[in-house]
Amino acid sequence: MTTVAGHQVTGTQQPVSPQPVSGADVVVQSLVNHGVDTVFAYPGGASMPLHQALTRFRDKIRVVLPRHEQGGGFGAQGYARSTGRVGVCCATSGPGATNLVTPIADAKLDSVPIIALTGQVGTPVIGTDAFQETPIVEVCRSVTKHHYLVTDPHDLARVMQEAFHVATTGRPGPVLIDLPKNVQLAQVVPDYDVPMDLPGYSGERPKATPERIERIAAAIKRSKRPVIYAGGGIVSSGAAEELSRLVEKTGIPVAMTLTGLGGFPGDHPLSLDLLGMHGSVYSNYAVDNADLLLAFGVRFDDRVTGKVSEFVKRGTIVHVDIDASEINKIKEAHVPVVSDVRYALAELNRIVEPPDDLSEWHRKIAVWKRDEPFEYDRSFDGILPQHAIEELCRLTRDLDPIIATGVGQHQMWTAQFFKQRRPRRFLSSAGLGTMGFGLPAAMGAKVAHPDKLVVDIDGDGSLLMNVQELGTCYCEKIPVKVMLLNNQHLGMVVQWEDRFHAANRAHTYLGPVDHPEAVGKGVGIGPEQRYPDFVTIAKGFGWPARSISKESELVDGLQELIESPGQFLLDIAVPYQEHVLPMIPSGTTVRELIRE
Ligand SMILES: Cc1ncc(C[n+]2csc(CCOP(=O)(O)OP(=O)(O)O)c2C)c(N)n1
Ligand SMILES: [Mg+2]
Repeated sequence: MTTVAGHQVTGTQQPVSPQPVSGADVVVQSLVNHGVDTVFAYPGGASMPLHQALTRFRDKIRVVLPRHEQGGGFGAQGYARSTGRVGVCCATSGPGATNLVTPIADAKLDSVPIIALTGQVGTPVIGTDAFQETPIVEVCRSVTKHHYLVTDPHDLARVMQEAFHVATTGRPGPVLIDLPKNVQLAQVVPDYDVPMDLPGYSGERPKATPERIERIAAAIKRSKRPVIYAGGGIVSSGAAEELSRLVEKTGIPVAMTLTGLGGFPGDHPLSLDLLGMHGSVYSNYAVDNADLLLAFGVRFDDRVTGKVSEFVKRGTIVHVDIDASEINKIKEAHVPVVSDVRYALAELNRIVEPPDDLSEWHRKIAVWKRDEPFEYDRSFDGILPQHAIEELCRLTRDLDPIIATGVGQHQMWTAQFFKQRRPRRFLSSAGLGTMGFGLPAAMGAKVAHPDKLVVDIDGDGSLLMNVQELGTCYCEKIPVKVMLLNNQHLGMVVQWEDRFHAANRAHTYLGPVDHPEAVGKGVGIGPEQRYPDFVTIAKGFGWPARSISKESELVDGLQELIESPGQFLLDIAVPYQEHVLPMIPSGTTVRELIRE
């Protein structure tokens, strides 16, 4: 046993460098060692040592100062979702830390690898209701993949190592590290090669056995109406190419979840597009009629299954997922396979043979596709949100843009009308459905991809929830674009009011309460009544911006958005009366599908 800076160090923790450094420096050096080049960090009393240390690594790590910790957390997510690498965010203790809870929970539900570093009050006062103390590990216990409260600075290097390992291996997810101020300030001699100590967690990629692969191949061979149900696991395991190969070999059509979009090219003839509540008629019909459902990297979310007992009632279900706890969680699988999806698909592709004859099945699907594509009123006098999205998709076809969204109708229309061709180009809060995700996620993606066009397709309600990040984008010189589908309402909730509550408006109008629209009695919202004035807001943050409402202005407005060298906000006035269709109401089946 040796003593370093007053701390006892055992065995493998032998110092490798004789120079003691601060705990905060150990944390930041660990980030560098793991290839981190960007951190989204908002300071405060309990995280100042961390920020001081970050200044000593200026040449290696860019620190983006968000204007709200939630923006920083979603910035880290945008970085992670668009690259597959770990996104890092930092906040101070107390309110700073609690502001990170939403992005952490969001990352957990969508399996996004982020590391959240929080300052904490000093260890001697933990548990005393000290100034800005919240037990953030307790708060976040069930919304992290793993979490740490580090009480011994000698644990820092090991904890950092473990955090990166846990966040990125197996099913990715968020890891929280709570760092008391005295632990950040303590002087230690770090050993960055210290072995990890993770009993019960191997991080080994589970691999499907040859027997399971053969069973999947056999099920495919004898199927007549097979469908692939592709989820976020395709994207996070890097299985998109293997999936395409499987489709080329077998001719099996692919329906996708929200997080699965881009896992298979949306413009491929065998793409069935989005599945579930607001998915295509043809994907839902195909799944309902399937005699074989190949569920790859999915979790049978209720937005996909509707009434679970009726979902794929007659078909055989193959479920491949890296997380054993997902298998049989919602829906029993006939062929359960705990495996890294990319590995399973690669093995399957070595032996798979196409079903004998899918021509009848393909014909049936072609008819469904022809008869009921995603549609909207193309004769509408003005701009419909679907039209704006379709036009943006068309104008950016060759630019391979990254698209982020808020949550609501605009998000669903983006999923329907913006054809995703590649993985990691569509960033959307799926599982948690967090309004306010779009702008900061776009910001994080743009930091990671400075040469790419990054557009946040947002709603007026959602944009307001993290509107302060307009300031971050301006000051940090992050030129993202915002295409705002401004319907003056919480459109998705309005849609549910219309459908299920006799159109009784219950706090879903975003203008002044004395406007008749607030109680659903309006005859429309005149241009001078639109609220707030997003163009003025944007300009206040230093963004060029423009408002349009006529169809004749659409292409020109979008071109200005695409071509402007810096940030740009295009405020598009759209009606709120439009509904996202088709729609399968919660907990029902494809037979209850609403078309108009
Ligand atoms: C943080 C948060 N609060 C509330 C909700 C519930 N919610 C879902 S969609 C929606 C309306 C979103 O409005 P907007 O961003 O304007 O999008 P629109 O539906 O109008 O396109 C609301 C309130 C949510 N998803 N997230
Ligand atoms: Mg809206």
